[in-house]
Amino acid sequence: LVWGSMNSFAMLRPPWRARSSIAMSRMSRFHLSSGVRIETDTQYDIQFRAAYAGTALAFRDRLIIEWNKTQQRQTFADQKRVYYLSLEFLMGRALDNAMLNVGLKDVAQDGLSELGFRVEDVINQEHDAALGNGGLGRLAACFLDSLATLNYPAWGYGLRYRYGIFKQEIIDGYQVEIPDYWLDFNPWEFPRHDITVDIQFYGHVIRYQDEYGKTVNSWQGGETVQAVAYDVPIPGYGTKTTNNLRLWSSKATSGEFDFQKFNAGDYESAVADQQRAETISAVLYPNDNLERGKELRLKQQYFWCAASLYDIVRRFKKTRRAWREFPDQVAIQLNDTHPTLAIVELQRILVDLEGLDWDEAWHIVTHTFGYTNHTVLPEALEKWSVPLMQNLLPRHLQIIYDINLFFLQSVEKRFPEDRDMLARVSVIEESHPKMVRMAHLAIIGSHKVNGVAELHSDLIKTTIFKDFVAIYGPDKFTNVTNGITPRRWLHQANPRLSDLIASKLGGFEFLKDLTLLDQLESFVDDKAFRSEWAEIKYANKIRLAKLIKDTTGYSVNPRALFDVQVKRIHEYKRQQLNIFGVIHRYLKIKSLSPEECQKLVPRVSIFGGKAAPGYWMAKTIIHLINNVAAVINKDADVGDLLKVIFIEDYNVSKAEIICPASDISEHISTAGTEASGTSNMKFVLNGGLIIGTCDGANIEITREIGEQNIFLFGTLAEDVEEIRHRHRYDGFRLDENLARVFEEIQKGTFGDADDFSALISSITDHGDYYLVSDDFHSYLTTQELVDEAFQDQDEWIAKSITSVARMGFFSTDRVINEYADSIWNVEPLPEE
Ligand code: CJB
Repeated sequence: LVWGSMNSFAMLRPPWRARSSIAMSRMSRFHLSSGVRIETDTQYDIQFRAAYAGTALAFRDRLIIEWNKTQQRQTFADQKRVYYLSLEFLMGRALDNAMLNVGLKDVAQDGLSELGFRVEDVINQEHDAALGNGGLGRLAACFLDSLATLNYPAWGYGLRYRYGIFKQEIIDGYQVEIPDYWLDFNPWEFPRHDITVDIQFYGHVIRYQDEYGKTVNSWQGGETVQAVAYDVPIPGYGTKTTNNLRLWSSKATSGEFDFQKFNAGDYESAVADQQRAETISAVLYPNDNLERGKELRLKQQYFWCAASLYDIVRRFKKTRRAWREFPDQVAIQLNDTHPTLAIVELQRILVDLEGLDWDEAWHIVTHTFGYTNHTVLPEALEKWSVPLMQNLLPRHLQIIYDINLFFLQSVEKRFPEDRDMLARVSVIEESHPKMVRMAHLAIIGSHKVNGVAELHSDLIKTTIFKDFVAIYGPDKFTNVTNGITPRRWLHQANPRLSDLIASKLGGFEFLKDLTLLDQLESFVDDKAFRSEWAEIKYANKIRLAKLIKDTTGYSVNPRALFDVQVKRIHEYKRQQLNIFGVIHRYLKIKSLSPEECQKLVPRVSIFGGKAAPGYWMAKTIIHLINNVAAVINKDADVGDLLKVIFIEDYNVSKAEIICPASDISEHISTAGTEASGTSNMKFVLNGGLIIGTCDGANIEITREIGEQNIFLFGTLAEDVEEIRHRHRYDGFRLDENLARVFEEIQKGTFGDADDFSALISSITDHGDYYLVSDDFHSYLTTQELVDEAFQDQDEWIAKSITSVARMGFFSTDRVINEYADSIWNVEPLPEE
């Protein structure tokens, strides 16, 4: 099959541009950034893209067959399905994953090589599917991989954004955002023009009594927008199960555009309407851990929830079961509060459209949904203004008020003496304007609420959701610690390490049962094994050094200690702590004699990550990192002892190169702020050690791999509030090393000091909310321990191997099985 397509595609012109190849070879693309850049498509580029297209289409054909069979099997078996509702799916590239799962990569490799292509180059042609911001979206993608691998009948539902997360360019040290139009040629999606749903917005509600005296609420008027399904096959590894990810795209409803206005000669306004409808699914909001309350975002949320619910209900109705059996057939997981309107929509469908009693409907609803919380940060907890909701979704607001009324009545009955509790737990915040608290609605409408790491799940129970634990009891609240898929984050990202492990473990079974890695421990003392292990890390560092050279122009020494912090830029993740530490190191190097410098461990500090376009402080941190890099990297006194790199446009594909290449990576959030973190797991699974705070999943990683294999530092979560209080009321003392760093910035060593004054004063004058100064000393001393440990390479490699051997717990396969058992109550459906 592959060969058939290969031979034919070799002759093909790229299918996504119908131009002659001569015209293509001369074609220029104009690209505006700081100036005008002209790129020329060469014949060479075109051939690579054709090779990609042919290979992808060949593998796609395979997937389609299994995908159809899986859907038929699941329909026939008619058992409970899981629906994972997520506004973000950060999938990355699909071809390599399809090759691995279909299992014919070697055939493709041979075929491509005969045609003169390297398979890696062909894989690199693919544009990342970047429909997510960071951890939350990538978790959803890892979940889909595990759901299919474990044969669960499961669907993902999301939005088909035309623009994914923006592309980041660094110009003069500043982040510049470029739109990410990724749909030029996407062989992995299938438009389903036969599957459409009309979604209503605005309008009003009419209430009347029907002929039997029953009150009927009818939502009328307003406007409708059409949701069109685009399906993406999700192949499992080592199984034929191929699940479906359904992404909705918005479009004007056909009747309106084509006929009414068009025929009335109002062409321009008809086109404007069309564009307005298409705007709903046009762009992913680029905020991570931050909600901005924009109307278009609420429209996206309802559009996607309503289309998905319609689809799920339609599928259920085909079984002709009674409504009360709905929760036996359907489990819906809410990935954060973004899909909370699905709770309201299902209640509306059951009561308004299907005529069920309120209580019966509510019983069904609350037995169907589970809600995953991913953050305790107040700025990330979603709230929608009541007037906005009233205008956009008038019937839903009524239902929310009724849900809240019945809930508050029951609370009042149980806690008659605690009047304040009603205000605290109400879905409606009595502010100006009033706000709908989506997390409260999600808790009330779900049967289980989970956090994503032990500390985080404890924190939500004792802080933001404390009252709800009193109301519902502790059993409604649970923990499911996050994970990562070892298929992408070990086997695909680090094929040589995966092969080495397989050679010792007698095959690739560990990719399906990651706990098998524990057998590696018996090879820790094997000299040959250790040196192969070290050699692979070194090769991965060379691969990253090449990426750095190609993208930044800087040469870095692969023998130096690679220290990596890649993740969204956020004050709570504390990239500022890291760069202040780098400046401290720089000052120290400058103060030492050449002989003393000889004893230092050369280090490359590597950063990467995007700032939300409106998050000015995060952008300031990026600017500082780049300015520090510019100064240090050209300082001849420093040479290879310290290099600072900012890798622009950090994304999934770059993570696949970066994670296998770290010696140490940084997970240094203020304790209690990072719900879990998942890149910590990716780095350790690839044999990197980590420096981190006692936060999120770092704590469980420590428990698994052992304290001696991780570099922990800093304030504990339980002490954070008290320290903040002290800053506020007893005064604040700046750490002396940090004071020295600030002096250097203020002297203008790293560019205009004014550019960084707000960053510094957030610490010196505004309470140092993230405890940068408090943790600076222990951060520096722990980094000294890292240097020391790195000098004993033998011991370092032993730690690396031991850590990998103990990472079995962090596979999303374990995570998904936990969700299936404790929340969804679903069974796998393997092929017979
Ligand atoms: N998370 O990526 C996001 N976006 C949000 O808006 C809220 C949370 C992250 O979710 C990950 C998956 O659970 C966590 O590992 C991470 O700590 C959290 O910040």
